[in-house]
Parts: sequence; C-alpha cells; structure tokens
Amino acid sequence: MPSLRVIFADQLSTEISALKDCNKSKDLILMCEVMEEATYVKHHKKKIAFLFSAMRHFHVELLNSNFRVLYIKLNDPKNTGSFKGEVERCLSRQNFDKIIVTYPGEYRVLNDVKTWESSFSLPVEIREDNKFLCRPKDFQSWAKGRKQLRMEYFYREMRQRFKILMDGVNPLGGKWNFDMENRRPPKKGLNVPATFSTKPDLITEEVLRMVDQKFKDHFGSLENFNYAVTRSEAKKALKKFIEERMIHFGEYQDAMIEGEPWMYHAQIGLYLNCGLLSPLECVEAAEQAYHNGRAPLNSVEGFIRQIIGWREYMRGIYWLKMPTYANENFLNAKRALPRFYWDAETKMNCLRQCVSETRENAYAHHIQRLMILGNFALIAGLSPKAVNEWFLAVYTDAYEWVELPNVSGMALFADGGFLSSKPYAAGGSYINKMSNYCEMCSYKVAKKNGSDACPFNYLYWDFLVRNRGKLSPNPRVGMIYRTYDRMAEEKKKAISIDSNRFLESLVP
Ligand code: FAD
Ligand code: DLZ
Ligand code: SF4
Repeated sequence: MPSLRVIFADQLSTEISALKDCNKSKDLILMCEVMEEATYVKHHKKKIAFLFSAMRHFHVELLNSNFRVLYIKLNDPKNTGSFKGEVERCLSRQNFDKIIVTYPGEYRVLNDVKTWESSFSLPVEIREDNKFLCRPKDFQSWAKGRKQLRMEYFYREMRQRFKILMDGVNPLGGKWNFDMENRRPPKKGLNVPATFSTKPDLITEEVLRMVDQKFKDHFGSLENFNYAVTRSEAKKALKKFIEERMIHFGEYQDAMIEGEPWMYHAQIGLYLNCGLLSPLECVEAAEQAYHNGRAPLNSVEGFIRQIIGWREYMRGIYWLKMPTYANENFLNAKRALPRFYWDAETKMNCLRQCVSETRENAYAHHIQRLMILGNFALIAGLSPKAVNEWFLAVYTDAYEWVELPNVSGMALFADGGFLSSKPYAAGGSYINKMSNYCEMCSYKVAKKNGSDACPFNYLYWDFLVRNRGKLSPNPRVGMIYRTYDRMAEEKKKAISIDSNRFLESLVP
C-alpha cells in the first residue's frame, strides 16, 4: 500500500527526510495552503505570499521529478482550512499504510500531528528534521548537567564537529570568535550593494492577487515583492550576498542606517527556514570565499557563527524548553503593545524607521530587532505574549522555534537569563553610536530628562529600578545599580516622572 507523505510550507526541499525512500509511482505527497496556518497569528502579507508562492513552485518541481502530489490551494472550495482536515479528506479518497512527516518546526503543529494516529487509526512516522545540523536530542545531551547554557561553547563544538574554519584542532586564525572586530559604527557615505531581487512570475502574481484579496486586514505591504521563491533563485541570492556584501558583514553587523534596511546582512533567513537553502551550503560557500581571499575572517566567522551557532542553539533551546517557554515572564511585564508597532506613528525616529521597514519588507536586521524593537519592548515592560505575537507575525523568516527564543530569551529576558547572561537593555547613546537615526529625531539623544529628552534614556533607568529585586543579584547588572545609587535624588525623581508620563501616553 502507498504511504501518505505530508510536506509543510517550511519543508520545501527534495532532500527533506519525509521524502526519503519515497516510492514515486505509489506514494502520495500532500501539500496544503490552509487558513488556520495563515491566521493563527495575522502574518505579514508578504510572508503569506512568499510561502504560498514557494510552495506552489516546489509543487511544480516535485511534479517535474515525477512525484505524485496532491496540492490543495487556499481557494479550493472544499479546503477545510486545517492540516488535520486536509489529511482526513485525503484519507477518505484513498487507502494508505501510513503517514510520514518530518518533525514540524512548531510545537503547536507537532501536537496536532501527534493526534493523527489515533484519529485516523493509521501509523504516523515522524522523522528527524534534516534541515538542521543538531538534533534536539543531541542538544539535550549537550545541555544536560550544565548550570548555564552559553551559545559560545555550543558553537565551538559545532565548528569542531563539522570541521568548519579549523586548522587541525585549533580555530583558524587562532580565535573562535572575532566579535571584537565586528562592532563598528556606520560610516558616512557607505555604498551598500543592493540585495537580490527578482520579478514575480505568473505563479507569484496569482498568489499576490489572492493574498491581497483574502488578507486585507493583515499587516504589511505587498508592493515590490521581489523574493526568490525557488531553490535555484535562493541559491542566486546566497551567491550575490557572498560575492558582494559578505566582505563587510562583520564590520557593520551592528550598524543601522536610515534607508538601508539590509545593510551588509544576507537576507537568507527566509530561505533557510523554509528549506530552499541548507545551512551547510551557506556555511561552505562562506568558508570558500575566505579561502579564495574574497572576504576577511572576521566577516566569514561572524556569518558562520550565526548559522551553525545561534540558529542551531535557538532551535535547541526551543525544543528543550517547550511548552513552558512560551509562558515565561520572569520580569512580570504586562504593558500592552503600543499601536505604533503596527502603524509606525511615533516621534521616536529609530522605532518609526524600523517599524516602517518591517511593514514594507517583512524584514529588519538583527540589531534593529534586538536593540530597537526588542530593547524598547524590554525597557517599557511590554507583555512577552504580545511582543512574541508581533514578532511571529511580521517577519518572513519567523517561525516559533526561532522567534520565541530570540524574543523571550534574548530580547525580553523573559526566561530569567537561561539563554543570555544579562538583559539587552540600552539607552539612547548606544542607538546614537550605532546608527544615524538620532540625527533626524524629534527627541534629543543627549538629553536625559524632560519632555524632549530621548525616551530610551530615562526608560533604561526606570526599567532597572522597576526590576531591581530580580536583576540586582545578577553580577553583570549589579554594578549598574551602584551608578544609579550615586545619582542625586532630584535626578532619580525626574527619571521616574518622565517614565511614568511617557508610559502613560502610549496608546495600545
Ligand atoms: P544575517 O544577519 O545575514 O545572518 C545569517 C543567518 O544567520 C540568518 O539568516 C539566520 O538564519 C541566522 N541567524 C542570525 N542570527 C540569528 C539568531 N539570533 N537566531 C537564529 N538564527 C540567526 N531569526 C529568524 O530566522 N526568525 C525569526 O523569527 C527571528 N526573530 C528574531 C527576533 C528578535 C527579537 C531577534 C533579536 C532576532 C530574531 N531573529 C530571527 C534572528 C535574526 O535577527 C534573523 O535571523 C536575521 O535578522 C535574518 O536576516 P538575515 O538573513 O539577513 O541574517
Ligand atoms: C506560516 C505558514 C502559513 C502562512 N501557511 C501555511 C500553509 O498554508 N501550509 C503549511 O503547510 N504551512 C504554512 N505555514 C507554516 C506553518 O504555520 C508552520 O510554521 C509550519 O508548518 C511548521 O510547523
Ligand atoms: Fe531613538 Fe532616542 Fe535616537 Fe530618537 S533620540 S532616534 S528616540 S534613540
């Protein structure tokens, strides 16, 4: 009897484990566009269009390779709107001996898949997700018995295991990490080369029309849709980054410039996370560029660390800590998400720029996500649930396995320091050093208090004061309190008054 192989939107690779040993003449592949997945959070329109177009192109690729595929479009009148409903419909038409899937990327979907066996009285085989380099169970073994998990040690083991940037048993260049060379502020007159861009074909145009019609109330613009939607185009996007922009990736990794949404970042997260690119091919292409003398070690090492270090580490944490991780709120932050996260209407230029770019591109680079959008959410005490929902909805590369640890763990310190050793809280001077946003802002970054002072300045201190009981035992934060304690009483009072006034003025 044939088996039914279900492929989700983030598994668009002919190498995916669910397709291994597939009998092309007998087995059936099911792919479905379902309303439940498009709306469980109101995803950015570009994210939905990207996934549906990439799914439809992958469907064509599978047909061209002689696989049997049942592809359910969103506007199929019989579409039940859910994975389970579509599997049930498929099973009602044909008999199968079992269902085969690759581990879904989200706990929520895994829970659903786990009900199929009893609901349909059919064995369900859930296979390892080979889009990643470290299996959740290997991460669990690595984590076991460690008091503190630190990405750096995990990363070093990944370098050794996959023999990446190694000189025998030592790291190439004598150091594991070149971050100290990677934090340059932006320079005036940088001429950042454009990222990959391609014109929508007929399949994408049809999807764009459908998304425009069906998801009118979702965040974001569909204008200038120019992503790769096939593996061959995604490979071109990677090549363009490696050849033209990786050279400065390290140097300007933390820099932000108004009107330069991508800076020297790769813009490949969306392709990696849906299976169009594999992590090892990205890493190997970067390493090759170093050996060919096309990019310096600090850039290449920095880029590789993001992929075999941070990306795998975040996924490891997700599967280690779910389902409780989704409810973490160490700092008991409760404030509703301000409306400007959706409409960009705020006088704070840094936030206005980052939200506007997110709305246009469904993209913001790491330091915008962490030090502008995340930092504000942290110091203003926004509710982790609301912030997570926003981050999951607005970026094309967002799936819960990677979004949640980045937001709750890295940006909001909601896990109490399990993932990072101290909160990434910063005042305006950091933003002013690493960007040119403050030059065009209505607030004055040099002013610490008063109605025209940069809100990041007083909110930073107010955040520390509000959370003193929980943060002062942390050795990396404790000494900052000594600076606060030395402040004049009048200044402390001004911080509190300004912060209350500002926070009260936020419109949810
Ligand atoms: P580059 O900066 O060019 O990096 C190359 C690749 O490294 C990325 O494509 C990504 O696959 C990987 N990478 C880099 N940093 C991280 C990281 N911290 N965690 C995991 N992988 C990383 N990444 C997502 O893929 N999806 C998300 O939903 C997501 N949400 C985030 C939310 C917050 C608050 C923060 C601080 C970071 C988040 N990240 C997320 C991580 C990172 O910001 C994005 O991976 C990156 O911006 C994607 O753009 P890029 O391809 O240009 O990345
Ligand atoms: C994000 C998303 C969207 C918008 N739509 C679909 C879909 O129609 N079909 C599908 O298979 N997956 C979709 N996804 C991705 C899922 O929500 C989910 O993130 C993955 O299946 C991983 O578990
Ligand atoms: Fe942002 Fe403050 Fe700079 Fe304005 S002055 S851009 S609010 S950091």
